[in-house]
Amino acid sequence: MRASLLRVPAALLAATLAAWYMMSIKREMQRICESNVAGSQEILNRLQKVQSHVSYLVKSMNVVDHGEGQPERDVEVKMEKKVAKKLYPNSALFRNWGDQLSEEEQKEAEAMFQRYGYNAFLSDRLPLNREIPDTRDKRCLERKYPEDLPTISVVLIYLDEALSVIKRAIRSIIDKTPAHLLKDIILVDDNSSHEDLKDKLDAYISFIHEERPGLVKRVRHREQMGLTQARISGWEAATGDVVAILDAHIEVHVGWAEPLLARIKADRTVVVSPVFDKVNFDDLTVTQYFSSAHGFDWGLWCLYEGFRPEWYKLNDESQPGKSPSIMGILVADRNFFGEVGVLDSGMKIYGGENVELGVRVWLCGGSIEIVPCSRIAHIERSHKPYLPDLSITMKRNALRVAEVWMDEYKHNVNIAWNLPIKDHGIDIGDVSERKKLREKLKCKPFKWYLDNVYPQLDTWDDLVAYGALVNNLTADACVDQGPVPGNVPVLYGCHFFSTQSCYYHTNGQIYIGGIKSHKYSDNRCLVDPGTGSTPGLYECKEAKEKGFHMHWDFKQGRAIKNRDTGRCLEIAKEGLTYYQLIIQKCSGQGWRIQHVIKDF
Ligand SMILES: *[C@@H]1O[C@H](CO)[C@@H](O)[C@H](O)[C@H]1NC(C)=O
Ligand SMILES: *[C@@H]1O[C@H](CO)[C@@H](O)[C@H](O)[C@H]1NC(C)=O
Ligand SMILES: [Mn+2]
Repeated sequence: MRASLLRVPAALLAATLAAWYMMSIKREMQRICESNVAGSQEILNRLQKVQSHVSYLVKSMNVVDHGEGQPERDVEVKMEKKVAKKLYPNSALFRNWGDQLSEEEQKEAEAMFQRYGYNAFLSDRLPLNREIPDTRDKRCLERKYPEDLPTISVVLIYLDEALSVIKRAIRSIIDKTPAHLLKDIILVDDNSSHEDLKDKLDAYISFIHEERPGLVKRVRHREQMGLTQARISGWEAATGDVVAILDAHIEVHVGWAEPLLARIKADRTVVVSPVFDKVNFDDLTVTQYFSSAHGFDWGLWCLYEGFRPEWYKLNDESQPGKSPSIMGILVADRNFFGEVGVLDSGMKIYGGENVELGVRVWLCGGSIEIVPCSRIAHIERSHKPYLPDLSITMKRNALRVAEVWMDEYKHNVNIAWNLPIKDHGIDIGDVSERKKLREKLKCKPFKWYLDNVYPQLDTWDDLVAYGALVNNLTADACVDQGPVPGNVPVLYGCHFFSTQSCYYHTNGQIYIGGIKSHKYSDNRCLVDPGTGSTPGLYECKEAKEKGFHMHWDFKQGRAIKNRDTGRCLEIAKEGLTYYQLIIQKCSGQGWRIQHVIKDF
C-alpha cells in the first residue's frame, strides 16, 4: 500500500489508517503487564506448544455442587435449545461460544462480557468447585513434601470482579490447600462499585465461616489505590508464615501450595511464582501453558522468557527454574518480603511494579524462581474494563524503576519509550525512600544483574540516536516501517508510535520500526538494494548474510548516505502534494532524528 499521507490532521489520519496499520498500533497500546502477560503473540505461541484443550460443555458437567443454592438448573436446560440469530457477530465473546443462547441470554452475556472482560454469564452457571485438568508434569505427583511446611496467607486483589469468579477462587483455595497450612484468605477490594460485591459476598463468607471460622478477612479501600498499594495492604493484613498475592480471577490447582512452601522453607530469600495456565475469556476452559521464566523488555513490559541453559540441561520439567523477574502472582516469606521492601508504594495504578520487585529481590540478596509443580488457572481477560490506556502509568512507573535501580543503564528505559534522555517532563514522584532502601540493604549494582541474572537483555551500548526520522523538506512526515509483512519502508504522516521509531547505530546501521530489547531478537535494518529506487528493510542478520548495503553515513541535519553505493535516502514528490521515500543519487537533502544520545 502507498502510504504518504501528508498534511492530514492527526485525527483525520487516524480515521483513514489502513487495517494493517491499526493492527500494529493497537497491539502496541494494548500490551499489558500482569500475571497473564499479553506480551508478544510470537512468544506466547512459542510457549503454547503443549495445549491440552479441554472442552467444558455446561450440560456435560458432572461435578457436585457445593450447595450454595445457585439457580442454574433451568438455564442449563434453556442453553440446549437451538437459536438461529447471532446478535453480536463481531463480539469476541461469541466468536467461538454461545451458539445455543437465546436472544435474551445473548444480550445478558454480552453486557456482562463488556463489564468484566470475560464470560461472567457462563461463570455464574458453572459449579464453584468445577474440575479443571491437572496440568502438572507427572514427576510432580511423585514428590513428597515435609509435613511441617510454613503456613500460608492467600491475598486476592480485585476491582469490580464478577462475584462468582471471586467465590470460585475462594472455593478452590479452600478445597485445594491442606487445611492445616491455610492460615487465612484476605480479600482486598480496591474500591469496587458493584453492589453484589458487598452483601452477597459477605453472605458467601458467612457460609464459608460455618465450615472454617474466621478464615476469610476483608480489606476494603474507600478509594482506588491501584494494584501496588492494594497488594501492600493485603500483605499487611496477612498473618501466615508465607504470603501469596494473587489476582482474584484465578482457580488454584490441586497441590499448588506445597511445592511453593517447600521451596520457601528451604530458602526464605526465594520469591516464587507458580505457572499460570490460561483460562479462556470466552468458554472458561483451561489451556496448559509451558513453564517458562518471566522477563521484561526495556519498556519494562513483562514477557515470557526462556529459563537459563542449566534448567534445560536438567531435562526435568518439574524442577524450579530461576527467573529474572516475576509477573503478577507472587509468593514469598512474609517477613523476608517486608525486609526486602515489599513493593514500591510510589508506583501508580499499574505496571512496572513486578519488574521492580524482580530486580530488587535479585540485587538485594534474594532470588526469583518459577515452580512448575505449582499451577494456577488464570482468566486472561479480553479487555480490561477499567483504565483503557495503561501506557501512561506504565511509562511513569518504568522511569521510576530505572531511576532507582538501573544505574548507567537507566536511559534504555527512555529510549524504549521514545522519550528524551534529559527533561522527559514526566513526574516520577519522590524516589528518595527507595534509594535509601537500596543503600540500607547494600544492594548490588544493576550491571551485576545484567551479567548474572538477565544476560539475554541487550544493553544497547552503541546507539547514538533514536526516534522519528524527518526529512527537512517536510515537517510532518516520518520514515515508517511500512506494511507488515513486507520489506519496504515508507514515508507516512508522523504519529510517533513504534512503527516510526528509528535508531542510528555507531556501526552505521539504521533500524526502522522499533528496537528489540533482547540479544536473541533481530532488528530490521535499512538497506539500499543497489538498483532501482525502492529502499529495503530486512532483519539485520539476513541483510548481513546476503551482503545487502546496510551501512549509512549520517549526521544530524545532513544526508543519509549509503557507505557502499554512495546513494542517499531521500524523498521525492509523487503528484502534487505527496512525498514518497526513495533511494537515489544524492541531491543534498537533510534528515533529523528526534533524540540524540551522544554527538554523532
Ligand atoms: C470509590 O467508590 C465509590 C463508590 O462506588 C465512588 O463514589 C468513589 O468515587 C470511588 N473513589 C475513587 C477514588 O475512585
Ligand atoms: C536540508 O538539509 C541539507 C543538508 O544539510 C541542506 O543543504 C539544505 O539546505 C536543507 N534544506 C532546507 C530546506 O532546510
Ligand atoms: Mn490477571
